[in-house]
Amino acid sequence: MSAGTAGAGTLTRLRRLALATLDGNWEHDHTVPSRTLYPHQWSWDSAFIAIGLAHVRPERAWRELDSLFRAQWADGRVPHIVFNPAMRVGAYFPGPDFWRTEVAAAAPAVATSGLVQPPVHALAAWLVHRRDPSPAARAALGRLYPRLVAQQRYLTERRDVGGGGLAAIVHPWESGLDNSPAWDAPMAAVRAEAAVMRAYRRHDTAHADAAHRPTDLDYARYLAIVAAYRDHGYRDDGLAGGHPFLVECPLFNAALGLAEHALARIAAVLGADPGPHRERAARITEALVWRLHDPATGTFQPLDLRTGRLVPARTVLGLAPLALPDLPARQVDALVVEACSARFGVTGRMDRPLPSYDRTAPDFEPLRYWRGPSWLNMAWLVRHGLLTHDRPELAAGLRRSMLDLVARAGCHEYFHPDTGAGLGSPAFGWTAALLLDVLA
Ligand code: 9WN
Repeated sequence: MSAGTAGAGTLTRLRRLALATLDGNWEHDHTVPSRTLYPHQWSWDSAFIAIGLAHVRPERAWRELDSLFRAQWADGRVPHIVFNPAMRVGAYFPGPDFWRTEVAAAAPAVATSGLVQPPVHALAAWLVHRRDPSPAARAALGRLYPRLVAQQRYLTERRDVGGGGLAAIVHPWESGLDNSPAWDAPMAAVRAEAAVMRAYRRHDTAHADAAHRPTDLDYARYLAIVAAYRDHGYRDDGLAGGHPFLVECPLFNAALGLAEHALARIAAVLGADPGPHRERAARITEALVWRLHDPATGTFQPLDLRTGRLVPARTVLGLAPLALPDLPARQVDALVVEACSARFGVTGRMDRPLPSYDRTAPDFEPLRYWRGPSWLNMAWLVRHGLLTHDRPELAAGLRRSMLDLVARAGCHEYFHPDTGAGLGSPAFGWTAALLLDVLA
């Protein structure tokens, strides 16, 4: 029997496991994604984690978001890592000594990275509030609202490098899907050599199999891109002139649009005007369709701003716009076809989980991070889209597959896309949190 159709006993066991994982990763005012691999606070992890915490520890859900936004930069950017000063130096690479955010006037006093991640926080705040509409929650929402608005303003004004109404990412880490095949073409143009990594000590490969992680050449390029941005003072003006990596990502921009939809609802609760948020949401969806939709395939593809070309790799990033409630029916239908194709295999009865990359592609790698393995946050987002567009059977198929993965392997970071074996960190925050959300 699969966990998706399991009895109350199995579901209770899963709930306990997820809660124990979140409690084990709680660190005074935030949840670490993993005690070993990622011992600080990560931006989009905190949003997913808050969505799960809302079901079991609502007060912590608000603290999670609040602590992240306390590290928000003066220009509105929400950093992708907030470093815990109590953690030993070298617990994660690259650490504060590499980021050196003090070069930027807008950086906060606490140590952070200078990059961002997909802005799923307004959606998280809305979902947490929906679970916990107490007066304390309303007050927490009221405190977050202006910060969420500032985050959107940063992304829509300073990051619209392409000038078409979408936000550009300046590093693959900003996509959240670091070594996705989507970034192979834009990364190939970044000058770096794997040998550079001899000068550094990677921390990740001490805790995870190197064959499952990005390569040394990937890391050398990651560092070269950070160095270019840092040496530019983490400023966003003039990026089009020479920054080595500039891409409009469908997932990142779907999150940007979803955030405006969520902000419209939050504004209505707080007695503010939801109108401008609705207008901005509509403009983002329109820009996504106009700029990132490939009519030849019916899918959404990243746009490499350095070449002006859409990236051809069919990755799970391209399914994310399905979560937009105002996506036109033609694109919704095409994305459902893509999700259900042999590439991604979504059905009402899934025998294998959703992969992060086209499983029919010759360079599909079932073990390497975002180049094939299954991740619960992607399944959660696609399921969210299927529910939004009234495909309950497919959404139920994804839900069952999420439950099965954790029932068999535990709260792993990611999973083998054929066997479901657990990979990466064995006690991963968003896996536990999003499991709690789909169990509710
Ligand atoms: C770099 C924390 C983060 C996630 C990302 C995931 C991974 C970091 C890394 O871990 O990235 O930001 O060191 O590999 O790709 O999505 O937020 O869980």
